[in-house]
Amino acid sequence: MKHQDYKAMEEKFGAHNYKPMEVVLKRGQGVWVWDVDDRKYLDCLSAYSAVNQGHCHPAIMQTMIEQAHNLTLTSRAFRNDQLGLFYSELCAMTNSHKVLPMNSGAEAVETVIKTVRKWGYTVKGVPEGEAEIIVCADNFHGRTITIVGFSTDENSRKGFGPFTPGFKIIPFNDANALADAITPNTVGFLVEPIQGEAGVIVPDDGYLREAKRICGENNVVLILDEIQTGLGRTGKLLAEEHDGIEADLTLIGKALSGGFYPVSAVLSNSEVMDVLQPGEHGSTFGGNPLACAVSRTALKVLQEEGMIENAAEMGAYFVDGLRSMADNRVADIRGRGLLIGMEFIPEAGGARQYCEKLMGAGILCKETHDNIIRFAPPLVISRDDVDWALETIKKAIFNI
Ligand code: IF1
Repeated sequence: MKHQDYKAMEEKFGAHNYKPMEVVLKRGQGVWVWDVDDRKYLDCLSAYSAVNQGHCHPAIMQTMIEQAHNLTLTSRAFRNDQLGLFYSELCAMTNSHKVLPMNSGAEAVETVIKTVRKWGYTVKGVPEGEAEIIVCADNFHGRTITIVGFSTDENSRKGFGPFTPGFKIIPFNDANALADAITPNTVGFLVEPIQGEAGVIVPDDGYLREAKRICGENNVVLILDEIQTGLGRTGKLLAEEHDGIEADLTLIGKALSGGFYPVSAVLSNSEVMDVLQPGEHGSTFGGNPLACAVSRTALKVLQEEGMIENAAEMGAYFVDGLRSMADNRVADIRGRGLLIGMEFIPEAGGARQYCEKLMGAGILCKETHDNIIRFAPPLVISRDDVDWALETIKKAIFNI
């Protein structure tokens, strides 16, 4: 089959909820992927940061195969021999007390909303049904009804109401707005350390620290959605480390399995997580032995193979390179670690054309918000690969 045949099948039988770049991929290894015509590309999206460890990482693959031979799913009606190890290793690594495992990122967000509301009613003393959660404008936390209900992106919301009440939206990167929005019924503040979908928006230094202080003073739970920023992407295990803080609740997903399997988790201190009692929350696949085994190895290689340090080093190098070639079409280049955004001026006519050019030249990336390109290669990228990427971007976009 050829590219057109794969495309025609997808278009005919699949829901049209995506408009992908025109490439059909069949194989991946490290930072590289190959299409059905055997063309090779540098992956600068990493499945939206789910393959931080690189495509088909051999150690994770080995674990996946071995565990698949042993046991894949028990449900949580029974214990399994991987879950406790997954919990204890993840807690040690992230300095958490408790873990609640789910599958997708959106499920982790839903889980945290339930948990923090229950904490509000049973610990903080908020009157039943009155709990408020504060979120930020331009957030991206997933696709469920509740989550899109507090999105400010019309595309995500329009036509999907009625929505879940109990959310208040404030501007991002504005600690005063947070302080002003808090009421005695506020139970949580949910925020991304760097807004990904909004276009890699990095807040001012100290914003999260200030948010932590304000939440602490008002007995409000600080919830960081690190589903995209966590697990090495920004050059630290968790992006909160850039501000020297620890959130009360942290959400991780995506790279938690290195892209092999949907695995997400809520990390918590004991007080908040302990409000959940048997029967109040769960998931058929959450915490299954295959997911746990795969995640344990995904976390291990992230640390042992120096991927987090590499993200910091290569990210800074990548950004320097982009800055040195940018012309007057570029409005801004920003990022942390290997989460990099290059924003074009409105007159440049949209970033999709540049993504198409880059694809032709052998780099896969995706525009966000019309005029921004996100560069987020796997964290195993080498200096040579970054040099190649920079040369290729220079020729394809800047005609140098
Ligand atoms: C799609 C964006 C990235 C996330 C944060 C929760 C979730 C996500 C911070 C939900 C998911 C994805 C979903 C994907 C596109 C993608 C994305 F462009 F939409 F914003 F990564 F930048 N919190 N982000 O970024 O996790 O339920 O998907 O596992 O196509 O919707 P999920």
